Amino acid sequence: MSSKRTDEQVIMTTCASHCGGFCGLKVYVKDGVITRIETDDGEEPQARACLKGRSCRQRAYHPDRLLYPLKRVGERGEGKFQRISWDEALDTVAGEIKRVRDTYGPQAILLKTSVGDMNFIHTGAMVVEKLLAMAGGYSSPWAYFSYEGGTFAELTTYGTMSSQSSREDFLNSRLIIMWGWDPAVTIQDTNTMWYLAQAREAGCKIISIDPRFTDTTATVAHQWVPIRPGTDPAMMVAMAYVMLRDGLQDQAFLDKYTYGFDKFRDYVMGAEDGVPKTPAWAEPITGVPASVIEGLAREYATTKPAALIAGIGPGRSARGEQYHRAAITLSAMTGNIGIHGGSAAQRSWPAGLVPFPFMMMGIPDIVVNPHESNAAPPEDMLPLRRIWPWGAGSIHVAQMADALLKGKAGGYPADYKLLYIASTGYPNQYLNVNKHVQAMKSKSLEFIVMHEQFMTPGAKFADILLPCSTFLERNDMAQWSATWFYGYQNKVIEPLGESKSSWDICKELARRLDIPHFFDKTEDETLRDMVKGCPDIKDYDTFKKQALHKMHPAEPHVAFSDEIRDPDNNPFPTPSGKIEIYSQLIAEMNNPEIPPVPKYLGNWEDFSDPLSRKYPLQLVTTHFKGRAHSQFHNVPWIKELLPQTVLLNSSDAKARGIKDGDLVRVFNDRGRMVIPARVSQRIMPGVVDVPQGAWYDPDEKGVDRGGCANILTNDAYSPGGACCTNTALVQVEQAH
Ligand SMILES: Nc1nc2c(c(=O)[nH]1)N[C@H]1C(S)=C(S)[C@@H](COP(=O)(O)OP(=O)(O)OC[C@H]3O[C@@H](n4cnc5c(=O)[nH]c(N)nc54)[C@H](O)[C@@H]3O)O[C@H]1N2
Ligand SMILES: Nc1nc2c(c(=O)[nH]1)N[C@H]1C(S)=C(S)[C@@H](COP(=O)(O)OP(=O)(O)OC[C@H]3O[C@@H](n4cnc5c(=O)[nH]c(N)nc54)[C@H](O)[C@@H]3O)O[C@H]1N2
Ligand SMILES: [Mo]
Repeated sequence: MSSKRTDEQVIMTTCASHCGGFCGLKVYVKDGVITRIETDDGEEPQARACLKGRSCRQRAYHPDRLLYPLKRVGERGEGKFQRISWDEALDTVAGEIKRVRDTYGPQAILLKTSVGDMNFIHTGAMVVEKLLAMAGGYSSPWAYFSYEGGTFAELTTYGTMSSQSSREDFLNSRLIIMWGWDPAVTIQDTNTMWYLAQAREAGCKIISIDPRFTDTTATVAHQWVPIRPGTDPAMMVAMAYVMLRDGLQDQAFLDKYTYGFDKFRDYVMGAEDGVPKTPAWAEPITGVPASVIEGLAREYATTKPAALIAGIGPGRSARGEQYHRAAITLSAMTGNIGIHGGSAAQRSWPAGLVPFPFMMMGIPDIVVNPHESNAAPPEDMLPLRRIWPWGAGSIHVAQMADALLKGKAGGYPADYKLLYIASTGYPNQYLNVNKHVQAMKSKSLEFIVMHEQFMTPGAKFADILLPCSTFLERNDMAQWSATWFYGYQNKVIEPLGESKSSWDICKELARRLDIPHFFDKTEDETLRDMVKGCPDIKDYDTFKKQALHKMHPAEPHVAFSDEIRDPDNNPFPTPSGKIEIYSQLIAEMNNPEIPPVPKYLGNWEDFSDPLSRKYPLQLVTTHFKGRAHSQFHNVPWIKELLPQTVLLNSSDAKARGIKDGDLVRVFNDRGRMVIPARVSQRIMPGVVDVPQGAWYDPDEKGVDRGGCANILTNDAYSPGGACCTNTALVQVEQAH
């Protein structure tokens, strides 16, 4: 590490990248300008930043940063804007909110937010939700983009989604099965790889089940099992078959802690439908040799403790909930729930371990939206809604474009007239981008406002663009992870140009919408109050200065350890108080597409679909090392290092006369793109990967030149609500 020059100031802060880590950043500032960024070199465990964190300077000072409010002067999408004052911008936005609300009703305002930054008070969603709720209400799509299948599975099987083991507990595992999980890339938790590497060094065996030979596989795994996307439930039930056939299941665990296992057994052994779910049955579905399934089932059942980590990528599929429910079932069959070194096989995406008085504290008195609220299942998922803390939504996030285009005529609750976009890569990150583009061009959508930092592909469609500051330009805090840190995000520089945080923008809008007391406390008061409510942090100012508050608990946290140690006093919050392999909530839904026990139900848009004759390759759209979704796409260092490509297997390339580096067309009925091919053995035959997040960049014929994965994805969702980012068929050919 280089040392500080005398005229430099060094400010410790933590990264806010939307990857889930909040790694240490050591920021050097001279005359109010960031000169370089290094990372945590303090006490162990060091929270070392990746290339994204270290390149935040280039992102903040990017020449395309939006520095002033802009008003559209060309057609939507054309990218012609005129600089206006904040007063004009805010008056226009507040005026449009009032006009649409009073003319059509508040439900005509469609709000979509995401996090933008991983922090508390400046993360995109909360402040704008609060503003619009207080202004009379709004509509907003439901469903987590990332793990709705996992959410569904956890809520129905465990009755909760609040528990997660800490990553340190890997050191107690003898076997780790990484099922569709690539934490070397999708950091998710600062230091996950460090714990995995230590586990391996300590003798733990690590197996990766993934259509791609991932960076994580290359770094820590002993075995790679390639599997066809979307067929994981078939492999899982075949593993269950082997365990039951050979009597390897932990029957005592099943008897004591689970409900309805016998019904699952009937399905697996064939008593229910006459089809025993043998490895030989699963082989032609999954592409995994029966002998490999046999071996893995036996190894998992006989090596204890073993952690099955159910990545959320396989869950973003046509049958995402079946995959997650089957994973939990396997972890119950092996008795690995609630013990050190095991795993409850919930979604891999972290849940905050330590009790920060969470976001709700950051936004005091969060108001209930009088219309539809965010991220809540709709009426026909009533059993789930009973245990869901928020209200009801009626548009699934995958239906957003459809809802915008059709409104009431399409069976949606309203005709949507005002689209409010904040801290979300809209529409780049949304399934079937071309449909969203069509929706945004539609005249029936009367007004589009966006909070943005850059002239993104979506920003070009806004009527008013409000420039946002970056996390380096304001104070905040973070704790999202399954590792023991708190992070403070220090304001390192003044906001660039006239940019503001969403917090400040909403404060200004609240005044114009006649909302009194929108924020009674300042940013600083709010953060101080949050820390006061947090027993682990003694002194706000020390925390702020050090930016990383590391704790060293005597033992790693284990998910559901209380429920397993003392079940009588700690029942699972399910109807039976047990882990429901047979879910009574699902049974109540009475939907043949969601059976009460996990099953392999077949897929659409996979190798078995007749459409595969036209589009023979299954597409996955993985999260990318050099980006957090669409963020960091425009950072020069990263672009140079990690170009956007389509990854395809050498045999598929050869059959098409494609060589590494060739420009190819990737297409289906929803869209077309031209990007370079990366030909490799690191992906199984029949599968291609277009990493998500690259910016949509259509040429004059509407062919995307940017490599935006969502040109190709299907705006469909699974019966349990999962977004199907990994269920799509495409063809690839030479682009001469
Ligand atoms: N660098 C970086 N890190 C990130 C993010 C980012 O954009 N960039 N995003 C963050 C966010 S918000 C999220 S939700 C998480 C997402 O994290 P994940 O969903 O875990 O990430 P993915 O790369 O989409 O998928 C993980 C793995 O699943 C595999 N996979 C895909 N489909 C299937 C399948 O059907 N079966 C099997 N067995 N494997 C499959 C992929 O090949 C990939 O290796 O990452 C977080 N971390
Ligand atoms: N095909 C495909 N699509 C996917 C996925 C996939 O695996 N495949 N993954 C899905 C998942 S899991 C997720 S979570 C979503 C993520 O989707 P989003 O969360 O919508 O994606 P981001 O690219 O992070 O977009 C954030 C945008 O907010 C802007 N912004 C405005 N204000 C602020 C601010 O104050 N701070 C910051 N940092 N940004 C601000 C940023 O410039 C950026 O354009 O994508 C989903 N889309
Ligand atoms: Mo996500």
